[in-house]
Amino acid sequence: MKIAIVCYPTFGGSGVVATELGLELARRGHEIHFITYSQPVRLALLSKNVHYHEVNVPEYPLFHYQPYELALSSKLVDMVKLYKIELLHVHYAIPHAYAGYMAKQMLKDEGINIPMVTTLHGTDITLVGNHPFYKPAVTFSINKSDFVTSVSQSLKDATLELFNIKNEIEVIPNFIEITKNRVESDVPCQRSVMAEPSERIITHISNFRKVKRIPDVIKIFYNIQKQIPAKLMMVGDGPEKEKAEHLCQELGIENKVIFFGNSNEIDKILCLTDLFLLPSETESFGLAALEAMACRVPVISSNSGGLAEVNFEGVSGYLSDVGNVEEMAENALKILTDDSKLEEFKDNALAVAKQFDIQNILPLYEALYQKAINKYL
Ligand code: GMT
Repeated sequence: MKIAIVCYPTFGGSGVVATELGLELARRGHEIHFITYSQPVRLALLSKNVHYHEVNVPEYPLFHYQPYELALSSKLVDMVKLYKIELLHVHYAIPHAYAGYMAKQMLKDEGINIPMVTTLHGTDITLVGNHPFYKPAVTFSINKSDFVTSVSQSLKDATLELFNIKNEIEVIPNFIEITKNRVESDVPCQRSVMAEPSERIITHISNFRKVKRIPDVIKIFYNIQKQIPAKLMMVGDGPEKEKAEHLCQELGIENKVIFFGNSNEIDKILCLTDLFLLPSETESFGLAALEAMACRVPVISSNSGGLAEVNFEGVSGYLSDVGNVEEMAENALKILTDDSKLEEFKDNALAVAKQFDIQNILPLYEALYQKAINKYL
């Protein structure tokens, strides 16, 4: 199949999912065209069957806001015609589903009927999409998609509750490529670079937005390090990072917390990690938790959104109510103070992650694409 994938190219779950999906589809022989405003961070351009087309939005003094949707839909029209693309798969409803629908209409005018699959990722429904300024356009573009998927049952439920949706929504969970992870690699982890042998290593990875509750991450760690020797690795960048650095100083733990910024070496970091923290306000899925689990790292998370569909209570980690940092720290200590328990949770984390192996999930997308293409034959 010839498939155009539209996504955000930046660090963040939806872009990562879209990129990994495209790369695996390409390995399976499909021709994949990534169409976005810059090269997706995890995209290796030298892969066979992978193309990348940049969307340019020329500056003009009249524009207060650059008309990205217009440029994206025009680019989609051009690329579909040039490469004879058979299907559009847009990740994150805003504005991709809207731009995709416009492209479909323009192509229809020229006698080309192309199906569009829209994948809902989370904030496009909950935090952003639900805003009254966007809601009519988001509802419209979900209803006008040929097929709609959501990354968890919880996100599907939220979509049906918040929007007037007439379309079916199929749940296709996010996935992970297990074999790629360092847990099965021959290269040993460089644990001693980060911590003393007696110290436990705790990690948080995110885009440091408010929804991630970064102060909770620091407070959980603060409670942990009062009981046991430990280090915290904070990976990623975003609006809450500076405040987090100040909070560490206020609490006097700045020498135990390392801020890395964005990294392309997530597996290497997770390889050193004993426990992952994800106390988010809401999380449609929690890809970062799954990435941790695939590297044998148990997870302490909140129980909001789709997190319980990924992190299994008492198996791969523990879940608590949003903001209950005391319980999260207690649960972390239950795992971290007992070597055999830690090993058991590590094994469980990997076992649960294996249920989300890309090899199990990808056929669901392939089947959906085939159904979408058949719709217009
Ligand atoms: O978490 C973010 O703020 C980024 C966002 C994105 O679109 O990149 O993540 C969302 O999509 C991910 C991939 O499907 C999910 O794993 C995240 O849970 C989801 N984030 C939220 O729902 C807050």
